Amino acid sequence: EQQRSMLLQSASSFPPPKGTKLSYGTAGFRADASILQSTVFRIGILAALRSLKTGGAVIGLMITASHNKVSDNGVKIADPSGGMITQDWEPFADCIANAPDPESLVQLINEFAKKENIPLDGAKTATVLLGRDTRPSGESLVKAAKQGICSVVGAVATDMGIITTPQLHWMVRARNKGLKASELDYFEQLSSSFRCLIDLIPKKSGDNNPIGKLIVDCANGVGGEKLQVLKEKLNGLHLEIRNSGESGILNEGVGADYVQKEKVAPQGFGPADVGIRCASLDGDADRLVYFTVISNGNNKINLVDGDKILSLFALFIKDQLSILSDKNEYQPRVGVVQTAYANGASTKYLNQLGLEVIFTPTGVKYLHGKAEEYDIGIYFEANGHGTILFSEHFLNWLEGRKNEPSSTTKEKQNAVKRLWAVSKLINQAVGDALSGLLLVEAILQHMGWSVDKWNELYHDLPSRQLKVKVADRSAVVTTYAETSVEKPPGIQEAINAITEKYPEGRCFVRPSGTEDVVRVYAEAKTQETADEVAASVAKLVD
Ligand code: NG1
Ligand code: ZN
Repeated sequence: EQQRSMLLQSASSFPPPKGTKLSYGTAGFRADASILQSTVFRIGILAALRSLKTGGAVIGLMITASHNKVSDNGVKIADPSGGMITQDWEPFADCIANAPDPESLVQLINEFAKKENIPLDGAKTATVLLGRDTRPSGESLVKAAKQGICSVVGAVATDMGIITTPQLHWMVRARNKGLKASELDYFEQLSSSFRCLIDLIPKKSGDNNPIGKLIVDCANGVGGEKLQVLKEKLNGLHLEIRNSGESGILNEGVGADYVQKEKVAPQGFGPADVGIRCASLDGDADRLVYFTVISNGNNKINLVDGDKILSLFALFIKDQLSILSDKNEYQPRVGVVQTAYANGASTKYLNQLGLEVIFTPTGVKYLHGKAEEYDIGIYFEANGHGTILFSEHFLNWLEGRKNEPSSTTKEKQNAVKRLWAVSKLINQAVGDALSGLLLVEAILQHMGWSVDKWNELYHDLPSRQLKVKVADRSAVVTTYAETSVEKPPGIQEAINAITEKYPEGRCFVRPSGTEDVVRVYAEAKTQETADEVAASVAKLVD
């Protein structure tokens, strides 16, 4: 009864917006920040319930709209593992977000709690960690989330302040594993494992950092401030931070999404940067792409996207494993996970390396889930979101080898140490631009490779992405990891008829999970033909 009146009372301060139906998409709820108060309040309740359901484990609640415009915001939940909340709970999230009044909200909560056996008697404590990106609307949304959390009896909210999305996921995971989990611990772990990888680089004569400086575009978001901390901890890291948010607007003409989709240099980069290794983070620092500015091109770039980061990581891991491999011994299973957006040339390259490549639909939850099935699962979206997952089994095996007597060669011991350091450096909870950036930098230094050398691993097929505003994006239904349209009927046949006409033509359409659009992706032998395919297919769904 106490619970019921607490919920009713607080819910009455958060009326839902009229005339909008919200849904928990690829990356949680996202919308114009002005209509999100009630949704965030309700998702606060959900987070507390999730903690109770999981025996009092720590749950994460992140307020961010990532690469979207500054006036947008969003909310998503991290499960005890640090990954995205289990998909079974998404329908409940949709239901409560759209409940018309406090009475129906409380009724939905009670029914769900009963069905899921969630104890609402206050006997158990629920813990929710809160984080937000730099959006001005974040502060009041965090308040709304706290009120939601605290209207569940026995629930406690801990505000971690302004942090990157991956930092929050990392902290949730660490807390539930009983490991050190503060922001300082995060920075310590990243910087010490990075240093470890650098120390293990086979000594060559001359320069100890042959690859020169890196310039990082931080999308005018939270990444700038955090990267500055890492930079201070790592005096071996020669980097320059730009677009850290002091003057420019979040994600406006800057950031990984802009650079990857528009294939141009972000604001603040120009002819003076030609040839230098550059990187872009997105607004909440969970995406990373690299690029170089091309001379004489009006802001044109050579893009080094998520697929190429994936390829670099896969190559390095494979090299280290082959140093270790003994016949008849345990062979770890390595899986590489991509989506239909992966450039066809990258898939071909990875196959040629002899790696197993698997496709899932767009969305971190699918890629991450697939990667978890392997001893080493490497996943990336072309847009730069991805990470490497190591199974407990593999890490135990590695640990055993670490303690092995000196019968193994020095080089084998080093390979073990390197893989161990990678597992500490790379965020095991979710894709993380900061840890990804440090791993790229460490590998490039290890190989002694310039960004151009890296980019030469394979040549991207020209591609084009378009988005089409439609009345109802849910009218488009896809299958086979989004590579084929099921509904409306006839569309897929029409797409096939178009792509068949073009050498190396490939195209697919899918409803976005984060915006009110249908996305079109096309690939072909030349940029002109890729553009043509995309434009013709866009007309089909318009
Ligand atoms: P949607 O809007 O579902 O395409 C976008 C990205 C995803 C993922 C999510 C979450 C593209 C084409 N899609 O999803 O890869 O990153 O946002 O942020 O980049
Ligand atoms: Zn993001």
